[in-house]
Amino acid sequence: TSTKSSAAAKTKAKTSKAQPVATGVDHESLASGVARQIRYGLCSTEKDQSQLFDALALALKEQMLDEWRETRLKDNDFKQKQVAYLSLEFLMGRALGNALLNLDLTEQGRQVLAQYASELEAVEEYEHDAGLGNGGLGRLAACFLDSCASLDLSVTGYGIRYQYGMFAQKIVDGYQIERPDYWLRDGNPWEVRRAHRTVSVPFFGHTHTYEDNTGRRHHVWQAGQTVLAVPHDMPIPGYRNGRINTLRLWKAEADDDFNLAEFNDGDYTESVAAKNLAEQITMVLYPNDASENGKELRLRQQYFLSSASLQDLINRHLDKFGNDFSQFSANNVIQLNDTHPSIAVPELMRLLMDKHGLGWDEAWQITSSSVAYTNHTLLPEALERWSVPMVAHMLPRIMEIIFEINARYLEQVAHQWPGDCQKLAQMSIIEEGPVQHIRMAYLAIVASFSVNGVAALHTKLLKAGLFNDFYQLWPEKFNNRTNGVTPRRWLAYCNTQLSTLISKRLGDDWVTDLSKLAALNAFTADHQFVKQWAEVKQANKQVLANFVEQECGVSFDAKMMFDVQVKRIHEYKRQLLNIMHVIHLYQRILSGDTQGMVPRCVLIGGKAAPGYAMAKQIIKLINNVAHMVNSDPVVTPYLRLAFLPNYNVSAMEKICPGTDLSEQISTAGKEASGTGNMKFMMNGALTIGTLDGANVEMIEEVGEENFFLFGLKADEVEALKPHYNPSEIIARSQALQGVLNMLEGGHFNLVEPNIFDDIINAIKDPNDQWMLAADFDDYCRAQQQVAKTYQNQSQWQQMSIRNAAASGRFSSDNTIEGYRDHIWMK
Ligand code: T68
Repeated sequence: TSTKSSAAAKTKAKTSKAQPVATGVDHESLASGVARQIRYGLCSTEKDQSQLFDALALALKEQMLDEWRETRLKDNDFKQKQVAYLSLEFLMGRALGNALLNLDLTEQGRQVLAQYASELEAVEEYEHDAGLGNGGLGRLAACFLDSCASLDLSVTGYGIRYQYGMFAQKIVDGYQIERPDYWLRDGNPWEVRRAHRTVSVPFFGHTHTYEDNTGRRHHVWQAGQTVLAVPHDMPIPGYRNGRINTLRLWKAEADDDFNLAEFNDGDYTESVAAKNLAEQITMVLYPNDASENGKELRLRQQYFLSSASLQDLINRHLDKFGNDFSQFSANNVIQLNDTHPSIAVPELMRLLMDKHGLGWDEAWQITSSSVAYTNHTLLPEALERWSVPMVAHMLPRIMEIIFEINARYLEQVAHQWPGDCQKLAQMSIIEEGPVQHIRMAYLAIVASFSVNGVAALHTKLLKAGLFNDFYQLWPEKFNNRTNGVTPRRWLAYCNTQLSTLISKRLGDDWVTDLSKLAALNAFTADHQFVKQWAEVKQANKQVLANFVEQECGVSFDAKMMFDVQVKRIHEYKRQLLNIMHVIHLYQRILSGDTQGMVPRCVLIGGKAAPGYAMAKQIIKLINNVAHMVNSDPVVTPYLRLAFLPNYNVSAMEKICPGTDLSEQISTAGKEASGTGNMKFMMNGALTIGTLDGANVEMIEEVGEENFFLFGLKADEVEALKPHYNPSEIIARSQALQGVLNMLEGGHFNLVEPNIFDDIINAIKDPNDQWMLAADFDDYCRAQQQVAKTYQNQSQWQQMSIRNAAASGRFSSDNTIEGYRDHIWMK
C-alpha cells in the first residue's frame, strides 16, 4: 500500500541519501497497472514490445499522478518562490528509464516485463526520443529540470510542444539527408493535456490609445488574430524525494473565430480549413544551433511561448494573491534560456500595464526584478536581431513598449557617459541601418537583474568583450554559472556497471552528491579495483562496438582505443581538425610508419544545420575518408573510422560509457562551455582538448597531467588573427603538407572532383577564424602523447579513475544550487 509521506517530500535532496524513500509510489501495483493499461488503456490483446512500452509508461504516469498533484498543491500553499524556466528547447530524450530510476522502480519494471517474456532494455528502445532541441542549450534545460526536481525546488519548465522535433539524419552516399521527426506518431504516453489552463495569444492588428474620464491613458491592442495556447504537461520526477515538477509545453490551436472574418460570407469550409495557419506555430523546431534565423515564424514561436507562459504565471499569481502585484517579484523568477524567449520582457510589461492596470514605473520595477538572462554564445552570428518593421507589424503593442524601454534606458546611458553619442548608438537596443533592428541580447540585459555566462572563461570574455559596455554600467548584474549535467541520466542510468562498481566502494550517496566521487582517488593503487574499472570499460566498449556495427556497418574492435567526437557539426568545433589528424595517421600507416601508434577506432557523429553548406561538406569528407580507411586491410589493424548517423540523446547514453578518448577541440574562445565534455569525464574517458569553455575548469579539477591539452589559448587566437599566415605554417609542417597534398590530389573524391575545394581553401585561408593550421601540429603532438599513455594501460586506467573522481563539480545539481543561491532566491 502506498505511504504518502510529506516528510519525505520536504527532505532536502541535498541531505537525503540515495536510498529508497517512501515516495508514495505503490510498488505492488505496477504489475496490475500494466495489465490494466494493456486491457483498458490500449484496448489490446497483443503484448508486443511497443505496446508493453506504452502500457508501462502509462502505468508509471498513473503512479505519479497523486504526487504530481500534491507537489502542485504544496507549491501553491507555501508561498515559496516559483521559478519559470523559459526555453524554446527541451532536449529530453527518452523518459522511461529515467523515470524508473528516479522513482526507484527499475527492478519492479524489470520484473513486470519478465512476466511478458520481455527485457527492459528491449522495451526501452520503443520509446521515441523527445528531440525538442538542437544541442547543448536544449539538453542543458533538460538536465536542469532533473536537478531542480531532485533538489526539491519549485521550478516549472515552459516550452513548445513541437509536432516535429530535431530532424532525423540519414546518410546517403556520404551526404546528410534530413527526414522529419514525427515523434508523436504513436502518441505520447507521458503528457497530460490541460485544456482548462488554455490561454489566448494576440497577433497582428493595431493599437490605439484613449484617456478615461480620470485622465488616465489606456493602450488597447486590437489583435488581428488570436491563437489558443493549450498546455500539455510532462511530469518531471525528482530523484526519490516525492517531488514531481512540471514541464509545460504549449500547443497552438485555432480558436473558433480564427480567420472567420477574413473569409466572411460564403466560404465556411475554406475558413475552417485555414485554422491550419494557427497550428503552424508549434509545428516544427528550427534546426539552427548557432546562427540566428530572422524568419517570421520563429518570432511567432518566441512570442507565443513567452506570452502563454507569462499569462500562466500571472494566472497562478492571481489565484494566490488576487490582483495585488506588490509581491510578484518576491514570488516569481523568470529565467530566460538565451534570448530566444526575451520578447517576454515587453510582454510582461504589456500584461501588467494593459491587462492589469499598473503604471509604467511599477510594471518596470516588477519586470526588472523578476527576469534573469543566461547567455550561451559569443559567436556574433548567433545574436538575435529582429527587424523593427516585422515586429511592428506582428506585435504592434510590443514594438511601442520596446521603444519606450529603450528611450528610458538611453537616458541612463547618457547620464553615465555625458555627450558620448557613439556610446548611445552602440548601446542602443535599436540598431540603426537601412532597416532598424532590435538587439535582443541588449533588451534582455537591460531588463534583467542577473546576466550569466555558462563557464568561467565564457563569462570573463562576455564581460571583457561582447557585453563590456553593460558590464561597466551594471557590474553587479553579471555572474558565472558553470554548466553541469545530471548524474542520474549520465552515470547512474546510462552506465549501470560503473555505477554498481562505484557504489560497492562508496555507497550510493554520490547519486545526489557527486562530489563524493572524489573518494575514488583512494582506489587508484588498489589493483583489484583498477582491474574491475578496466573490465567495466571493456564491456561498455563492446556494447558501443555493437551499436556502431548496427548503425554504421563498420566493425569496431573493442581491443582498440575508442576515440570519439559527437556534437553538432560546426566549423568552430573543428571536426575538420579531427579528420585531418585521421588522414595524417592514414598516411603514416600507408608509408609504413606505425612506430608508437596505438590501434584506434575513431567515431564522429552530429547533425549539420540544413542550410550550413560547409558543415555538410565536412560530413561528406568524414564519410569519404571512412570509406578509404575501412576498406584497406593494410590500414584497419591500426585505424578505423565511422560516422554515426542521427546522433541524439539516446545514442549518447550508449556512447559515453564506452569511450576512451573524448575530443573537445574547439578553437579557444568559441565554445561557451560544452556539456558533452562533462558526460565523458563522468564516465571515465580522458579528454584531448583546448583551453576552451568548461575544459578550463575540468583541468582545474583533474590536473593538467590527467588531460591532453593542446593549441592556442583564447587571447593568443585573438592576438594572432591580424597576422595569421597559414601558408607559412604549412611550409613548416610536413604533416600538414601531407594532409593537404592528399586532399588536393583528390584521394578521397576520385569520382567526385572538386567537392572538397571549400574545405581545402578554408584551411589555407588567412581569414580562417577557426585557425585549423595553427593548431594542427600541436594537436598531432598531443595525440601522440595519448597513444603513448594508452600503451601503459595501468596508467591510463588510473587517469580514467581520476577523471571520474574529479567530475563532481560538473553535476547540474551543483550548477542549480548556484542558480538557487545566487540568482533565484537572492
Ligand atoms: C550551447 N549553445 C553552447 N545553442 O554552444 C555550448 N543556438 O557551449 C554550451 O555548453 C551549451 O549551449 C549550454 O550552455 C547551443 O546549444 C543552440 O542550440 C542554439 C539554438 C538556437 C539558436 C541558437
